[in-house]
Amino acid sequence: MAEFDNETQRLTLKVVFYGPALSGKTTNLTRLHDLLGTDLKGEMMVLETQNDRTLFFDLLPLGLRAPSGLLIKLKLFTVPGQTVHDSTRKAVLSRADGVVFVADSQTSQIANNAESFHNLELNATRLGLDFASLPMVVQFNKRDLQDIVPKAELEQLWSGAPWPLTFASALQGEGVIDSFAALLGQLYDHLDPDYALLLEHQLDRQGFCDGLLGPVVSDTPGN
Ligand SMILES: Nc1nc2c(ncn2[C@@H]2O[C@H](COP(=O)(O)OP(=O)(O)OP(=O)(O)O)[C@@H](O)[C@H]2O)c(=O)[nH]1
Ligand SMILES: [Mg+2]
Repeated sequence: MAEFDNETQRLTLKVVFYGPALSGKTTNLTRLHDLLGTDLKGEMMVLETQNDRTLFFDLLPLGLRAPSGLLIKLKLFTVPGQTVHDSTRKAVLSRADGVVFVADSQTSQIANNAESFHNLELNATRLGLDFASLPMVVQFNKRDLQDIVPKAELEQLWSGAPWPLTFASALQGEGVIDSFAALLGQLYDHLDPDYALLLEHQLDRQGFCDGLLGPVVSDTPGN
């Protein structure tokens, strides 16, 4: 849940990259760190790992100054995907304003994706987050691999769901910005009624997204 400090005119938001073990959450964050041209971009913090597996979380802080002077701080977190770290996952998800669910496109990972999505819904409910209205994007990552579920099949499977589907190869830096941009648009729509971003802070949807993305370095390989 967004934190607003009236005295310092600061709005702090939290976005969580959730998903099964090894789906590419940390890689998404690393690529965002490399590709985003945001003015207010902090260093990426990798808190603790064991053989490159997240044990606690990764963090990438971003920021944007609205025309009114309001400072919007966005903290991007990843959860540890391994099943055993559920209490940490729940703690990281706490008070999230938005989620990027990073699924693994490989056919071998269908059950793990489903289990992790169910775990997200369960933890969100336990934490009192309104899962139905939570801004969210579902990203199918690892599109560069061979044995993956076809795009048309995934689109059909998810056609009844309210969340946008995106396709990515985080390893190659493809689709990572698109997924994040889709989340930012939803986040703005969710926050504007409560924080009068347009009326009081002269910040429209485009300005919010452009400000947090910055001049993107490149989202396509080879450029
Ligand atoms: N081929 C391919 N490999 C990827 C892609 N994204 C990530 N990987 C690889 O998948 C492995 C796991 O990536 P991470 O980003 O560490 O995965 P994670 O979701 O953070 O994993 P946990 O921290 O254990 O939950 C690494 O070897 C990555 O290089 C992708 O788009 N394509
Ligand atoms: Mg990780």
